[in-house]
Amino acid sequence: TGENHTDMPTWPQEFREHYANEGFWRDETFAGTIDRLATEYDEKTALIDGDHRLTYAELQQRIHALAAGLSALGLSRGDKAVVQMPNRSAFVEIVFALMRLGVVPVLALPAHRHLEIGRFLEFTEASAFFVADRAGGFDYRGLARELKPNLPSLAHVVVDGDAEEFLSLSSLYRHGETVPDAPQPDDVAVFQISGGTTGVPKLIPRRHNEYLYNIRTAASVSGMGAVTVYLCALPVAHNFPLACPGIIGTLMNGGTVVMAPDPGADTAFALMDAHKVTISGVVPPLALLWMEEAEKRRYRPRSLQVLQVGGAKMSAEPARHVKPKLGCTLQQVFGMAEGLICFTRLDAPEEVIVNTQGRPMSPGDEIRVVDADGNDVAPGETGELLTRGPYTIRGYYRVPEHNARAFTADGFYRTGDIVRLAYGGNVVVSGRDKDQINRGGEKIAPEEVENLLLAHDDIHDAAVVGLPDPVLGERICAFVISRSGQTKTLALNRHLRGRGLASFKMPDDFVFVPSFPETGIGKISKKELREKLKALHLEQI
Ligand code: J2J
Repeated sequence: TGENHTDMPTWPQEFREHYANEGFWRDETFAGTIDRLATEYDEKTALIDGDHRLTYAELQQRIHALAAGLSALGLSRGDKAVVQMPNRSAFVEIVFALMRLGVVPVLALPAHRHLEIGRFLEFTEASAFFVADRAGGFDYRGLARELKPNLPSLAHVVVDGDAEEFLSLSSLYRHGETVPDAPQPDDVAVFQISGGTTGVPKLIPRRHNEYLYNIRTAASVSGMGAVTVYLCALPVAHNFPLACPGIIGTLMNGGTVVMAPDPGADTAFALMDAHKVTISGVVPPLALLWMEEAEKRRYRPRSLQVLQVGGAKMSAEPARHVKPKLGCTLQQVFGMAEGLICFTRLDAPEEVIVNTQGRPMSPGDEIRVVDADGNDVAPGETGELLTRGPYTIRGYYRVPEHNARAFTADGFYRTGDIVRLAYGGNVVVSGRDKDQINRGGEKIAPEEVENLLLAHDDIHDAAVVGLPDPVLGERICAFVISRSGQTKTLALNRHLRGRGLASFKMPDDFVFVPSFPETGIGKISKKELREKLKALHLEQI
């Protein structure tokens, strides 16, 4: 499809053969998978979204009908489409219909705004943009309206709901028509979006073969089967609720997916009871909220067997309380959209479940813990985690210079996570050596926010840091030097919003300072500066 190795580095031939010989890669695609599932599970309920229910057969028919409509629009293999949808069944239909045609969905989050969405559309030269009319109090048609005139390759805006001047999703289904499945097992199936450590988020190419292997393995380690009922409480586009094992893992086992329109305790508990939910995946702040609310209401989610918690570190103290408060098994998940996923096993001893972030899910995963020089540390010592394996990418999309830094010469991904191996090979995450803030599982690159602040006329300098937060883990703090001394928080919030920054990247606090700390020896790195400001600030409070 016109991609070359510099655009998208991939596995060398000997690794491909190895992964195929081991039975990891099975020469399959998402297109074939949905057909197989429809045959196998037919009248079983696949998806529940409010009052709307779809069986496996209906889901497949709708995916075929939508793929036919999208094909009639002219979308075809190798094209890209940005999908920005809330947790609705339409998300599943759109993504699978695109994958059937070999059109690659870029999985944007509902919280992204025109800055991020504009970049995704432009960078991938996407020919289509899929949105909901309104969700979470935001009108996505307005976003499309603002962006479309400047994007010559964007031919179609498709809206789920009231489409106004755009194409309505419901008008595109051509029932009774089927389209042949177009993708090859090695084609890119979806683009995930990286947390990012630089000014611009990177696109993560996930291919049919390896992503299906990822999902199948994650589902198996999570004990999924035909009786599984998965509550999708996190934004569905994230790798964790989508594929680790998430909604696709559930579907691949004939289970039922329940879409939660929001992750609050009222909604989640009601859906758990109504549909006898057996498993869900959440970030630590949400786990804390559910535990607190369950205790307050003297409520127990009676059907819930497993609560997966990942995206950010869950400390041992709250981890210990999951079972007593929610009555289910905690499964810690340490994963990344680039690939590697670690899970605590469901039958692991309590001390492993509570104190560790689990171990790699696949026997094909290779992990190394290295010091600053790239040498392996002694067993049990702390260092940076490097990884390589049958579902860990070998490079991001079209960023060769960045790839040269983010991967070792022999193909290991530098996670930037500081870990040690303990309790028989389980990973304990103790920190991070990357320019990133982890705000309750959402990742923010300080540099991206700083660049936007610096674009404000009155801002002389800016440094964005993560400060410890009891619920979020970290919150975003921006230290700024105002030239006039007049600029206030309100104006900066308005400035950032005006630039189209995603809501979760907006600083929680602004601290106005007259200058940044002196360094002694000339210029110091942004990173050192951030550490200094953070230390000074923490001393003061
Ligand atoms: C500490 N840090 C963690 C954990 C992720 C499953 C679960 C999570 C993600 C995800 C994912 C952590 N403890 N338990 O894709 O499939 C931090 C690390 C990691 C980064 C990856 C999945 N779980 N992290 O969070 O691509 O720093 O994926 O490198 O968003 O989140 O972020 P992301």
